[in-house]
Parts: sequence; C-alpha cells; structure tokens
Amino acid sequence: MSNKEKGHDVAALRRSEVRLAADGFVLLAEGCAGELVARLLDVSQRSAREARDALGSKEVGIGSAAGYSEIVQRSPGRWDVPIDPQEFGLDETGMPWWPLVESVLGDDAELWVSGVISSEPGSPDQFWHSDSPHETSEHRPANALNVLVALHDVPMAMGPTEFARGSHRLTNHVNNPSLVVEQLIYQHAGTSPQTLVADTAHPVPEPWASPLTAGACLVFDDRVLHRGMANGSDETRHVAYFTYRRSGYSTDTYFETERSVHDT
Ligand SMILES: O=C(O)CCC(=O)C(=O)O
Repeated sequence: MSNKEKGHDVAALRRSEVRLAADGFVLLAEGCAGELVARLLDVSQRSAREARDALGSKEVGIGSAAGYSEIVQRSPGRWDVPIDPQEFGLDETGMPWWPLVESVLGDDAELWVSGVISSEPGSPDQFWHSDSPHETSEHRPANALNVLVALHDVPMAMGPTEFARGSHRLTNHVNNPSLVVEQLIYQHAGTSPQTLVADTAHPVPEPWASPLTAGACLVFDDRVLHRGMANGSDETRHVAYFTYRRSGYSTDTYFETERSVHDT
C-alpha cells in the first residue's frame, strides 16, 4: 500500500526526507499525540527510577562499556535506561515517525534499541559525537536513524539535543584521515563542528538546537554530530529514544556492556 493509500501526508513526508538527507536531522514538531506522550513518560519515569534504585551505589563510569545492561551513564548526570517496545506498549509500525524511517531504511527496518535518556539538573553539555561510523569513503544513505521524543516541554535551559547541520557528511573518517573514529563515536573533548572541517575550505557546520514542546520528535541520521546540552533547570529532562537500523546492519557502539546490576 502506498503512503497516500495509508492516509499519510505525502508532501510533508517528502519535505522531512529532504531535510533529513540535507541536514542530517529533522524536527517533527507535532510528532506524538498527548496520550502517547503521557504513556511514554509514565513508563520512562518508572523504568528510570527502578534502574537507579537497582544501581544503588555500585560503581559506574561514563559510556556504555562502563555501564550495565539496565543503565548507562552517557555523560555526567545523563542516564540511559533501555526500555522494550512491549514495555512502552508500542505498535512499532504505527508510530508517527515510522513512514519517514521506512522511507529511508526500507520497510524491513528494525527497531534496534529504545529507552529513555534522563539528564539531571546540573548535567553539563555533552561532548559532540556521532553514534556510528561511516563505512565507505563515498557518502551512502544512513544505516541507522534515531528518534528522540520530548516527553514534556524542553525549554533551552533544560538542554535539548543540539546538532551540527549537515555534519553527517563530514564525520566520514574513511575519506578524511584527520578524523579519528574513536574520537567521533566516544565522546571526546577534541571533537567539534570546527574540527570536522579543519584545514579544509568547507564552512563550519552550523549548530542548531530548539526548545521542544511535549511530543516533538527529532529524527536524525546517527552519523550526524550532536550532543545533549546542559540541564540548567531544576527538573530532570526525559526524552524517549528509538533507534532503527537497516535490516542486517550492526555496530557495537550502542550497548557494549554485558554486566547486569543484578550480578552478584
Ligand atoms: O541527551 C541528549 O539530548 C542526547 C544524548 C546523546 O546523544 C547520547 O547520550 O549519546
């Protein structure tokens, strides 16, 4: 069945595809309806609380290799708690972003990981990073897309996600030997929009971030340079995430740990 036959707004879908291909991200400002957002928030807050309780005072570092399968500290005070789509109660292909995901990754795209990222008051800006590496020297379409859903209003002070516009084309370490893939993927102070274009005539990719209203969705090519901004408010910021991959694609950059908070 075509998107038109399924009742999707084909012109809006085309505009989103074009933005995503050009900028490496697109904002679907009215992505999720209130009822869905309320459910995602409720499950996220409960899961985040349970994971923090189970973590207790166990040692935990920064990054997925230094975390647990139930909880990872992505950067200081920024916690990633994986949540199954079943726990979220999702109809995977009924989600408002699915037509865009399907058009980029194919109708056999898979939901790879999902969960919530909660940044505590006082958590600082992350270092700029991308989530998976390029594989070929020429630019190819994305193998993975991330969807971030604002689970409540996120004003600038609460630290939405920031993107370097068009940088998904510039994080290609295969055709730019001055880039170190580990420094792109694992957060590193030396990575920034400027370093992507150092010693080239290419303009520095422009940083973009916007306050988000509850339900807004950011869909991005996971090779784009991005970072969670500092949470200077006195509330915890929760965004749900859904990472999709092209059928058969894999990298080990999402969850590298095998230990559990329940290990004795
Ligand atoms: O918290 C955010 O806004 C983004 C988080 C992120 O990109 C990450 O932890 O890899």
